[in-house]
Amino acid sequence: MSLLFYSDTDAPEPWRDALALELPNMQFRIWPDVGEPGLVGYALVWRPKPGLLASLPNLKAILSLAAGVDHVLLDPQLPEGVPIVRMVDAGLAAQMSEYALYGVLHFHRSMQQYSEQQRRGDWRQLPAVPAPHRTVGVMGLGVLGGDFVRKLLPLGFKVLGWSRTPKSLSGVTGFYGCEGLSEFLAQTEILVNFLPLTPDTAGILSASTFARLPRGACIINIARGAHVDERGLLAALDQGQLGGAMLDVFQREPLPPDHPFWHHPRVVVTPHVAAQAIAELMVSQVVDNIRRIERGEQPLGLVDRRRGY
Ligand code: NDP
Ligand code: OXD
Repeated sequence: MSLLFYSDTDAPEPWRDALALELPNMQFRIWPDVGEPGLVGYALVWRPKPGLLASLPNLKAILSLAAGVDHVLLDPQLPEGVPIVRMVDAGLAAQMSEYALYGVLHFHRSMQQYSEQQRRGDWRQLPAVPAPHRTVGVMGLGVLGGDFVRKLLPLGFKVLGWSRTPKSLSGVTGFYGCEGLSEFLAQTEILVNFLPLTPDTAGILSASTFARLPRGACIINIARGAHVDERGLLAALDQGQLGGAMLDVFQREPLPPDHPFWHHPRVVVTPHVAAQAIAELMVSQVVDNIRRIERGEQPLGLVDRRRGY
């Protein structure tokens, strides 16, 4: 049996070396060197080429190299009935929380205004806001959003959370579903997006969402670019409805060189690095899941295709 590795951003070598030690009987194949398609039991993938998975007739599982699986579910020829398995933390939570904490502090401590002032040589002290007077709203309270709120709370911020189903997290005021969204947004001064991309969440960061935030609110998007209406975001920034945006993910990646986000004074751009796949921290989860599947057990991180995450 073989495992086929497909990614245009992750290096295959650390995976090949680590899997050779843990699963010596599994052949490691790097796309396009598929070998005999009928021998491929596992596909370890990031943004697989549409149709690739359907060409592997004996696939036992599709293993996402990421926490999100939208990149797999997008494939119009995705084979039915093959389990899709995602990364559950596996080194991503610590990185996502670091990034989001950095973003919250950036906006909370007016770093954007101070860097604009520095460029103008303008020495001016802005009013200080104590953390308990600042409300951070977190969309998505799963593995990654949950880790972030646990790390944010000790800093003293008021923390709101929004999820699909009710959640009870100590210290977090919870909202859920469409019915809870407006009240959540109305109080959120710094919005952090940790949602999976699904048909229900696509475009959720829209002009109408921005209009429901308090004037001058800031957003941090570390989930998926397709959550954002990019024109609506630019308009909200230019009208002052939004005070700033820190963006790690985009509708088109790499972000095109002429995209207005690159030079917008109130936008921070990073190249989809809020959390990176570190093979060393992920291999044991992949190995454990392959062993579980081989024993006929359910893998950790099995995706519910109907829900889309
Ligand atoms: P989880 O599945 O653990 O959590 C998802 C959360 O989103 C849950 O709380 C879920 O609600 C909530 N949710 C899903 N659909 C809706 C909806 N329609 N309305 C309201 N809430 C909803 O995912 P993870 O925390 O592991 O990952 C989250 C996402 O982060 C990934 O899908 C990926 O897109 C992104 N990501 C980005 C990275 C980057 O580098 N930029 C790196 C890693 C991940 P409920 O609890 O009720 O089910
Ligand atoms: C993920 C990502 O979903 O890296 O893990 O974007």
